[in-house]
Amino acid sequence: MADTPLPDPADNQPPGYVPPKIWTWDKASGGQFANINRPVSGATHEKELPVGRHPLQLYSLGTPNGVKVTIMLEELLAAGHQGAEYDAWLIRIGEGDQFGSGFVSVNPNSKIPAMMDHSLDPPLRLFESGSILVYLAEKFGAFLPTDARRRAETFNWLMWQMGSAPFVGGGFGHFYHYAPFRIEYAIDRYAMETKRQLHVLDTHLAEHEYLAGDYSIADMAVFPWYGGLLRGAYNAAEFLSVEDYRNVVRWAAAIEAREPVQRGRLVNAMALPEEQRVPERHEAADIDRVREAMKAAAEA
Ligand SMILES: N[C@@H](CCC(=O)N[C@@H](CS)C(=O)NCC(=O)O)C(=O)O
Repeated sequence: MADTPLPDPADNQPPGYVPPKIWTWDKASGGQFANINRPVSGATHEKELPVGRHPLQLYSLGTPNGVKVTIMLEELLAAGHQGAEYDAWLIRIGEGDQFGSGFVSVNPNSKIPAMMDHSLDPPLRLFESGSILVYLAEKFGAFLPTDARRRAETFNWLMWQMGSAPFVGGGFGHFYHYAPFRIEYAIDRYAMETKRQLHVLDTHLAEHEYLAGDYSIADMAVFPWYGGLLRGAYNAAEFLSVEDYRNVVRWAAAIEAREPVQRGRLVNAMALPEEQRVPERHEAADIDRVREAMKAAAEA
């Protein structure tokens, strides 16, 4: 098969750029995440993780991937599963906490969310938000249908989210919002893909109330990402014409109205205004306090 002809270096970004024969790490490459991105894995420093009094220990941050898990834990608690009580510890990824030795031993991939289940001996480690959702759903027998057809459909949408959202966050969000300069080619490519994904969801939700029958871990995984776009993630709501996706808007509003979702969204959520954050959660009262203060402020 003939190779695709290489572009004229004059058209490259920056003009004249030609990739070297062998890529080497250029620390000065810039960008919002330059200080945490590295081409190698593993710990950069020794640091044990704290362990609280509950069996489930979550090490996370309130990003769309982190919030999936706190929504699930709050849903489980609201449904009466007391065994889902948890400690949520803050991992400040901008400051490199994910490269501490304790965190790396829970997640060798150094990304939040990560979790330990101390109710097992030896304790069990969990990483990848989709894996954590499935584990919790199976442990508590909740939010994951047992019927083969519905269970498969739940996994279809959960895996769809895990495979698709990196194009939204790492592709569109990165090049539209975080990159140190704007590249038309990259923005067009990922805006197209993000809108295609919104259309996939919108088309499915035109015929279905939730993604896979009843409200499930599939909705909990998809909502923080695509509901986030509707709420203005990357300041791109207008750019992506998100209001056009009427069925996604309807579905996201129904999920957002759920109390456990409102509670879960606050945990480890350092991007929210300070008075709405629950930096760490060790008991229900940690969230109750912040919600009561928010309610009082809204009524004042
Ligand atoms: N596929 C992973 C993605 C996790 C992920 O990308 N986490 C980001 C925050 S949303 C992170 O920890 N980034 C830190 C880093 O890249 O060093 C999951 O769903 O758990």
